[in-house]
Amino acid sequence: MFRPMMPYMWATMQSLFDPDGGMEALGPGAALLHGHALADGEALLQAIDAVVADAPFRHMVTPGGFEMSVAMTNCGAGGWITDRKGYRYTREDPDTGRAWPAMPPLFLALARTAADAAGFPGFVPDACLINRYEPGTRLSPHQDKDEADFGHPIVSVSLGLPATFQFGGPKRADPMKKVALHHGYVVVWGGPSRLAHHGVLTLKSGEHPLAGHRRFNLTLRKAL
Ligand code: MD6
Ligand code: FE
Repeated sequence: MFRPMMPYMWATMQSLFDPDGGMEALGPGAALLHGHALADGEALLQAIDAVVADAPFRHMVTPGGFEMSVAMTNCGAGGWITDRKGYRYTREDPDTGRAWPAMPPLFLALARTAADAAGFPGFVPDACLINRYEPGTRLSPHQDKDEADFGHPIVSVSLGLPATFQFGGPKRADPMKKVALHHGYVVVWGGPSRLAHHGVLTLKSGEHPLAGHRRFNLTLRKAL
């Protein structure tokens, strides 16, 4: 009997046999680069550890008073924060009073090559939000609109456990497609998709050989 393969098997096989392979369009100006960061996975996780030694992960509070389930920190000239006063970028870590740790050169290089491949040449981010998801955590749908200039793209790198990303349109009510984000996958979006709504569904438990039972996401932006 013919049994169709489950979609996740196709995705896994694609990442095994075609690590740098495909580029998939998610919308106008939005691309998923399969495995673009795969070869740098270990080095990226080490760089995250170095940032976290200086600016520890923390659970920030939304303006409405809810603690976020995703733990966050930043590196680069600017860091994204939320507290009772609102969402914004700061040059200092409010928890330490020091400047955010410098952006690791590997992050800059990866952001540049990914943006180049997706048709946004010469991207130089000045802010990197680092998200840490544990099983059971999620990120509600939102738009990224705290940056000074929406003319720049955003580059997002997924590491560790896979997650389901929801990607919609400029209106909250626009339909959202679900996209599997595996270790080493990079999403780039800008142009007409820059203000697309997006979110991350509740992380399922699992064990990743490099990251354990966690997912990390780097969101690289030109924010200041
Ligand atoms: C995440 N990403 O993948 C959350 N925002 O964990 C985002 O919120 C995001 O991936 C803007 C652009 C790309 C992203
Ligand atoms: Fe976002």
